[in-house]
Amino acid sequence: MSQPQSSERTLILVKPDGVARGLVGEIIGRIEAKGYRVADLKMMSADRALLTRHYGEHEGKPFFEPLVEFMSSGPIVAIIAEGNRVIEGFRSLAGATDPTVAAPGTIRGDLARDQGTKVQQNLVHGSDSPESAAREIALFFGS
Ligand code: DAT
Ligand code: MG
Repeated sequence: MSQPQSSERTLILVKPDGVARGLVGEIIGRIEAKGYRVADLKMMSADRALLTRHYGEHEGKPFFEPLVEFMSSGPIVAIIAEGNRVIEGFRSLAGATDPTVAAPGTIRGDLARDQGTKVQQNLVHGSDSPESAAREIALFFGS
């Protein structure tokens, strides 16, 4: 019998739009229904310093300031999810960045739409690589 692969972890954020719209349960439900494990979870406020580090790759882009404004506009829920290939798997569950074109069946495709703002209000963040996941989990959970 083959050994199970070692598990992977990712950082998921339910953004302020998701919390404000009461979609925390729906989003966590989709993560769990897919078979991933919620390893840790907290509601928090993200300040500018934390968000600037989190979104460092986007500094200087036209949507950076609106992104930081939006992400600090209300409480968020930070989640560590665990499972084989969870980084790729959650990105797939989340759908494309632009909620207008995100496929139906995905979190963004089913539950979000263009709000006419300078930043895409697309309900969730998910780490995009093992390096990003390790960095982001350390930023949000200090582990
Ligand atoms: P993702 O969140 O799918 O990983 P990203 O890392 O490229 O996307 O961008 C981070 C966030 O910034 C994204 O969730 C929404 C916002 N954003 C990205 N590109 C944008 C654009 N062209 N216009 C407006 N907002 C954008
Ligand atoms: Mg990203």
